[in-house]
Amino acid sequence: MRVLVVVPTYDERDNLLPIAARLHAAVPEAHLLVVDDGSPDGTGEVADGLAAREPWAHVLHRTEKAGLGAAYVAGFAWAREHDYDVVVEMDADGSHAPEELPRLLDALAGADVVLGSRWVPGGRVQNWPRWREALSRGGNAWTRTALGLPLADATGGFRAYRRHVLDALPLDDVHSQGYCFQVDLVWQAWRAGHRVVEVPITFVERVRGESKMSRAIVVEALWRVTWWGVTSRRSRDRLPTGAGRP
Ligand SMILES: Nc1nc2c(ncn2[C@@H]2O[C@H](COP(=O)(O)OP(=O)(O)O)[C@@H](O)[C@H]2O)c(=O)[nH]1
Ligand SMILES: [Mg+2]
Repeated sequence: MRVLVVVPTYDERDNLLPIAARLHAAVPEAHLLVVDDGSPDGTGEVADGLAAREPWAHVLHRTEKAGLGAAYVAGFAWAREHDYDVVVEMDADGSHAPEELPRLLDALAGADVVLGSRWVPGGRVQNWPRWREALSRGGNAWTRTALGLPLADATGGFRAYRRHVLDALPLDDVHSQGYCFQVDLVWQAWRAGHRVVEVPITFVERVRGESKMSRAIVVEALWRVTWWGVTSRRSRDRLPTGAGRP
């Protein structure tokens, strides 16, 4: 099983090498793809240095900050071109512990998509302010209500997909830019009939660098999820496997 861990970066210079080292120690056979959006702090050059030293590390440079969604779509296309079997999403800031990745990969034995979940029993968050936890719990509650998606944590960004799931999704047609990209993808995968499983994780808030979460990202997520809910209300039931988006 060839595994590619896609890590989007924007101004993560001090975080990238530690997380890459932890990943390689935890899952030595996995490859890393850093998708950097021209970070002003030089993260792209740090990634180039890593890729020059390590055969398991790769870099995709993009010219401007275009959001998490676009970075992942580019990373997934690269995974497809290079024929990986499993594609993992993971943040660069240490919030997602690579030491927990083997558990996610193990769960793929009985699933097509495995979500690292903060809000199932056994999952938790360390060092988040109360407003951030309320936003995540509230966002997930709204996602369940609006979309009928039976998941505790559809907004998280630590997850593993079997490649065939991504191959079947119309990635060129994904317009979600910010963090609602996560909801978009898992909702489409679930509707297409793929098996989605949640595995508890401990999410640790970053200690270095700054969060890119913004009001614009929250607003985009709210209107998109609401819009998807309204436009799909009459066809909420899951589609047979392989069917496209509504
Ligand atoms: N390439 C790219 N990466 C991004 C962008 N926005 C956020 N990221 C990365 O996505 C991951 C999660 O972002 P973060 O700011 O930690 O969000 P938070 O954990 O929700 O506060 C980090 O690795 C960021 O560097 C973007 O526009 N482009
Ligand atoms: Mg973070």
